[in-house]
Amino acid sequence: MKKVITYGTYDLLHYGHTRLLERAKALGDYLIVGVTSDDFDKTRGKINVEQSLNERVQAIKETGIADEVIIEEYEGQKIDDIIKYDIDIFAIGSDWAGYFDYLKEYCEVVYLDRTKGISSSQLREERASVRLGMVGSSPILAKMAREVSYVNGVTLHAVCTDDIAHLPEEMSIDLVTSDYEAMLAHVDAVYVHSDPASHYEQVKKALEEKKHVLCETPVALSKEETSSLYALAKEQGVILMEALKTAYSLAYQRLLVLLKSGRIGRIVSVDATCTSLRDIEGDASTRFAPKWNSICTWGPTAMLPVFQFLGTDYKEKRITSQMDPVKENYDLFSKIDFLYEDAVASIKVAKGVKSEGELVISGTKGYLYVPAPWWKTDYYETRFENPANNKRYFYQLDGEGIRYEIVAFARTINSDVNLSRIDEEMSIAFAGVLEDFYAGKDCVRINVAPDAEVTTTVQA
Ligand code: C2G
Repeated sequence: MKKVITYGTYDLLHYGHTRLLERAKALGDYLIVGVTSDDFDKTRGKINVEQSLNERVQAIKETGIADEVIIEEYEGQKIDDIIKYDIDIFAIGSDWAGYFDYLKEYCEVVYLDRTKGISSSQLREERASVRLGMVGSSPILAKMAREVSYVNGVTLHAVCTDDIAHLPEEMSIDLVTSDYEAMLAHVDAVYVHSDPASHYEQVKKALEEKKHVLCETPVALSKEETSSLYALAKEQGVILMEALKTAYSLAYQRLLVLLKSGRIGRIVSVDATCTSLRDIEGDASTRFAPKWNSICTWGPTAMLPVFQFLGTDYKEKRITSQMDPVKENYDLFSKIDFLYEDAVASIKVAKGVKSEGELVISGTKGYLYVPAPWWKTDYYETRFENPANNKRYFYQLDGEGIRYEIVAFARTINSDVNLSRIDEEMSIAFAGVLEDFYAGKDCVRINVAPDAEVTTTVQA
């Protein structure tokens, strides 16, 4: 019996795929089809796959062409499979010509002509393309434009910004304007990343115009405003999603479910630090983001693991901030301590102080350690009393996780599945902490005298 094997994602199965399978089958008597797992696809850069692994496997089985279906999960598995299943022929489309010649050491390799005029990504684009607009500063818009280019089904149509002169020339967009309403009229959905104090009004306006909204955290600076925006989105039948790239990164998603499964026991303490001095050094973002103080820039990110592992119903909190002596409401550094019934949490956020940006989650059986910069991690460790039980985890992270949140946003718009990783309760909890910060509630100020010289004396 001559055994043939082939592999693929097989997303949104189409006649290009089935023609390939038929011709592969015709090369022998028995065809094994390897369908790629979600993680494997993400690792090899395929972030737009719409169907789950189960749906894709089912579709292959229903063709009746495959004699056996297996899952492809890791780089190099093809060699293992060819040996394990005693394969005679490896077949794949000609778009891979040459790429799998290394398999000739193990079996015959056949490249079959790729069917022209059809592809899964083309089908995704056709299914429902989201015309996206963005409002914010040029460094942010340039970064987002690059990330949007990786996402099937979303096209950038308009941007609204006050510093048009600084937009990169290569950003070919239909409309570049400083008029927010003109931008809204041009699109189906908008990404909002302007000043924290402007988010509420801009999101409200977009929702009133029945536009879907992806708003960079924080969505608003009070609980009431935040919950009213979610209510408005529901009323208008559109999506409001809070953008927080860490929540959408693969490594962070995997550490979340790992700890929720009890891997380090009951969680007693969460310690998260996020700092970035770049604004103080006067680079571009200072000019464009004067109102992004430490607690707005980093607070929600640092609070994400706190609220996800310990919940939002803390008993007490204390916000200790060092305020800029000149800029109003601008904290150079804030430390927030949360007290729960059976746990504690402490976060440090700063744009005027540098510290180790790590995440440590302490449990009754062990602890999780994520090195700096934990918020865009592709690696973390679980550590135990017996170091032999320590385990390291590595994941692919492209674009700091931003493109994954755009994929989640587009898929939530085009389907009835809500793929948002920040739910309304979390959104409101973030806003509640910020609201108290601005109101001075639960706050302690450790201020810098206006003329204080920041000096460090090294003890002799
Ligand atoms: N294919 C084709 N004609 C098309 C589209 C796809 O012949 N119009 C073939 C591809 O060449 C591949 C198979 O159908 O042999 C599955 O295609 P994809 O689902 O895009 O899978 P791919 O990303 O090519 O994965 O380890 C995975 C494999 O390396 C291939």
